[in-house]
Amino acid sequence: MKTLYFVIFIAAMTGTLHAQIRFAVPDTLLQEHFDGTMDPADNMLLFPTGFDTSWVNLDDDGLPCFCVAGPEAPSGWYLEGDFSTPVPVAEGNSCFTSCSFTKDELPNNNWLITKRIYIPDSSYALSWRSMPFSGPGYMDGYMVLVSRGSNQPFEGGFQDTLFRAAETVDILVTDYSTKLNEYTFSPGYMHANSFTDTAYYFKEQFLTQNGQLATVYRCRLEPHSVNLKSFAGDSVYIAFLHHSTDDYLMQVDDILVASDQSSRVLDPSDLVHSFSISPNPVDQETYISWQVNGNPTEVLLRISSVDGREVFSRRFAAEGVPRYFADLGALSAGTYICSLQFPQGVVSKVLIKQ
Ligand SMILES: [Ca+2]
Ligand SMILES: [Ca+2]
Repeated sequence: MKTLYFVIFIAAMTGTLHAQIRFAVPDTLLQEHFDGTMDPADNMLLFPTGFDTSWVNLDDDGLPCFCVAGPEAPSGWYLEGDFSTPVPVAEGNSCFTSCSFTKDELPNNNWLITKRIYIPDSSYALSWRSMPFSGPGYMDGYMVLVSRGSNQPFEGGFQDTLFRAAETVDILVTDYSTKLNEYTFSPGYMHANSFTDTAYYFKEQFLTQNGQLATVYRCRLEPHSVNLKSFAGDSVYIAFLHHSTDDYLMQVDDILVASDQSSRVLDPSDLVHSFSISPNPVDQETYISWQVNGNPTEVLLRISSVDGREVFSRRFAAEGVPRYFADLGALSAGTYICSLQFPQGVVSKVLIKQ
């Protein structure tokens, strides 16, 4: 029996060490479902100032639009019921919505920008759901962009494109045709896998002004996911830019940045044998130490706030001593992410400052 207990004890210890490394940082960094009793737009900035910690709802065109009856049709992103059902349900799901049916058919430019997020390692992915209101005649396109620096689109931010959805550009025959070869589209992913996946659209028939029966494809929210591994160890802003010209409406929902365990290409325990912060929570001083698996390699020790603001960094050469005695007395109380950035990847732990 003692042998059995010993084996169980070792297995439990190994699991604990493994779990401490693997789950040291939150699996979900960001989630916005646009539900609940509060309108998320109430807590968003209308203009980015560079390094904001809030979401931004930037209406860069400011054009009047005609998607909603009445003179107060929102020109930026706004809260609206899910258009996925033939008759919207009053108490159903809510989404963030943007209109490109603008005055004089000028281009819409609505930016929805997340708060700043620190990507702790290569296992994190962005997922969301989206749809144009209908297709293929007036299909709204958009882009998902990333900025490693400022959250202002006008200062060279948002250079990286994660995803692009195709937009209807020209109508070659009639705007109520469902034949894709009777339109031209901008480059990008076409909704519902070019209207072949019936899970994400349904047919709607109606009478045209000439009294003819016409068909249009009405869309449903379709899930998308893009890995963020090329941003591991960086602080980023992610933007949804609805930049369609003369289309109609689009919606986004369920924006999530989370660790996708199945896509974890590098287990943190492959990088380090141990990584400790003691004491933690930290009152004044703490001792940060690690042991690298394999050959010694250079490492960047970095402490950031959970929204990605770097508060400390120090680079250690491969032959350097893998430990650091940190005086964090000047740091504000709160939650931080302490990371070791190796050429092969990043390992992170939560550091609490009292
Ligand atoms: Ca929702
Ligand atoms: Ca607008």
